Amino acid sequence: MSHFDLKQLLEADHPVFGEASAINYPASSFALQEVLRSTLMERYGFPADFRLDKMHKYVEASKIAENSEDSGHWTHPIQELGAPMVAEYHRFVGWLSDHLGFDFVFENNPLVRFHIPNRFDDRFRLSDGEIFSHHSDTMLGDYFQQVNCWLPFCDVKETGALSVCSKETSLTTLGQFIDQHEFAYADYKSSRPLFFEYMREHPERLAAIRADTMPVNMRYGQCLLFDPRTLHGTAENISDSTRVSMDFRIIPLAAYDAIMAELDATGTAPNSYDGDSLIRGEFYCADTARTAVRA
Ligand SMILES: O=C(O)CCC(=O)C(=O)O
Ligand SMILES: [Fe+2]
Repeated sequence: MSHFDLKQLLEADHPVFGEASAINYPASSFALQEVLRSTLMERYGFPADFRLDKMHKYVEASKIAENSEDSGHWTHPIQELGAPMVAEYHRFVGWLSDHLGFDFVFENNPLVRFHIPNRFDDRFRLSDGEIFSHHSDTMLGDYFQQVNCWLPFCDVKETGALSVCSKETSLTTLGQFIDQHEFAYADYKSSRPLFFEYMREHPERLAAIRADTMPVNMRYGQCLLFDPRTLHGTAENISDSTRVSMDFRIIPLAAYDAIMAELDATGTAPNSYDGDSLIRGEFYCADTARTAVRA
């Protein structure tokens, strides 16, 4: 099996999961919310009554606009939030590895996103005025063997939540998109902009995705895991709550080693994201989940 043959990749069982599923973790054993809250209070001088889910009420509109990137999110790479936050992340990753029963490679500097109630720019706006930001991270170069992890720092629901499509509709849609463009992996891995165009031009596919997509309401203390082929997107947040979450990517260590071995054997460069190669020590932490917490 090749890790870069689209037909095989579309048909392969994902190493871990079927449909996107939320797992419960013992939130009181971690201080994810508390550390993030106190870090932001210190950094931005927020008052003692500051709440993460009301962040938009504590910051000026101009500051929100200044920091809104990537589908209108205000983001902080976790490393920028300081050592206590990174330590909580590593502890969580260690717990997740025990829970899943295998070691994995994990994203080194994932984004914490503040999804503030706000209008998006028109990059992913359809002619009916709706936003369609659904994608698979594999269209951005992520390896198909990864597991997407989506971790909220407060309760999230409706337009604040992540919108997720069923696996079956996701796979059918990806298959049709790939056929239409006769993609080889080398072109597919940066096809996200083309995917939006494709959906615009195929209203029947768009309707199928919309019919099969739901916001995944979650509470603090849950983490969503999904196959990276699953289409997912951000809605325009029309609620009165800021959604604060972090999404990070993991790859089972055995799958990561197999990908690296194939790249090596074929003399192919690893994929990259934002200038970082998708290898340990760059996009992924040099340590694995089990060595990072025990280091
Ligand atoms: O948090 C979001 O709204 C988008 C996240 C995302 O695309 C991802 O986790 O891959
Ligand atoms: Fe994504």
